[in-house]
Amino acid sequence: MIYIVRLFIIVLIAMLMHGCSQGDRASVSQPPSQGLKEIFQEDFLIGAAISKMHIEESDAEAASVIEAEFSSLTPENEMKWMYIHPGVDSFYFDVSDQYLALAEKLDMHVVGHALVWHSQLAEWVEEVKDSAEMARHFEHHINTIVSRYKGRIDSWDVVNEALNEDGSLRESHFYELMGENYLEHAFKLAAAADPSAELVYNDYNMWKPEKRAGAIRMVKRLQESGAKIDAIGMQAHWSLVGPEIEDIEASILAYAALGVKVMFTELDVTALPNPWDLEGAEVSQNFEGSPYMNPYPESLPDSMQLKLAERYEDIFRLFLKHSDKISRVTFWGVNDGHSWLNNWPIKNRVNYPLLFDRAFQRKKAYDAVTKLKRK
Ligand code: 9MR
Repeated sequence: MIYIVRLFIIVLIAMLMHGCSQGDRASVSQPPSQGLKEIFQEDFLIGAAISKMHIEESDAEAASVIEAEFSSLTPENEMKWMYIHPGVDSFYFDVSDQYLALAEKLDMHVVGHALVWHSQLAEWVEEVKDSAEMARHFEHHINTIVSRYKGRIDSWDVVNEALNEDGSLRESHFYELMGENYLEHAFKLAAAADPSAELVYNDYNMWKPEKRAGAIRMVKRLQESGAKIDAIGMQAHWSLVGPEIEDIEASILAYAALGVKVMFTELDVTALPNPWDLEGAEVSQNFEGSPYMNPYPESLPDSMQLKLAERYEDIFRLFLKHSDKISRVTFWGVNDGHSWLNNWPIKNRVNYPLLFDRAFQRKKAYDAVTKLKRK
């Protein structure tokens, strides 16, 4: 009898231990109970740029990560002029309507990107040579799109990349035909079409002292003209080594001092070599590839994952320090496979710039940024 009781106790203990270890294993592989949007809820919105495939919800894994992790969406391409206004009098709203429907279904903060940009313009716009005619198309463009989504787009990137690196104004098609006033005009038209939308000036390399000075001049001119500008979007296409945290911080402080919000609208960190020291996101810069320039075609080595994690940690430490001035941090893509950085400035490389890998696994960088909130 004693033998049977002993045996029973041993079997019971073994079963309990087995159960525990199963539980431990399960809890390790289970997703965290909170996504990024909850973890940073008190600090800022956490967004992702999504492409047509995400808008159509054709990838179930992507759809569930988007829903669980993010509180804000930006359409990566679908609202750009060439897609949404392809002919003089023709607008194409099918995908942007779908984008709005998805964002509303998921109860997201909704960003519109981008009303006025020199790049990804429809060809017919480049052919307009008359100032008055350009002004008419410009007004028609902004009025039609902003009014269509009135009360539904929370935040509009009204003007994108209007500054040169030295802080002067880019001589875009709009600038050449309409003069510097096109900026003020764009913000005033957008405000009139949807008074409740937040209006943003968005650009890359906004940490650079000369560009920062130009942006400050531009915002002050807009404010003096009576135009409403609510925020500066710092795109944040960065690398493992630059920009310096101090430069980013100086820009956060300088823009906030203008009375506008600061947002990081297109965050990614390239893990690949950049021998030309390119900075920013000038999409017309393209170079030949080579194996040397694509060193991690299969996977990112642990040592590099760690560097990426440390860089993201430094960046988020800064964001948290200034969370009173920062209203949104948006990643430019959902997982590494979606990133435009697999094709810029060299086509067909394998890059690793985001917090989720190609299989939607959370990377060390994800743990590094969320750890800042768990301390
Ligand atoms: O990520 C976008 C990529 O898919 C497009 O091919 C590219 C074309 O211009 O635009 C990319 O997004 C840009 C954004 O709209 C504005 N800032 C720079 C981004 C990266 O180029």
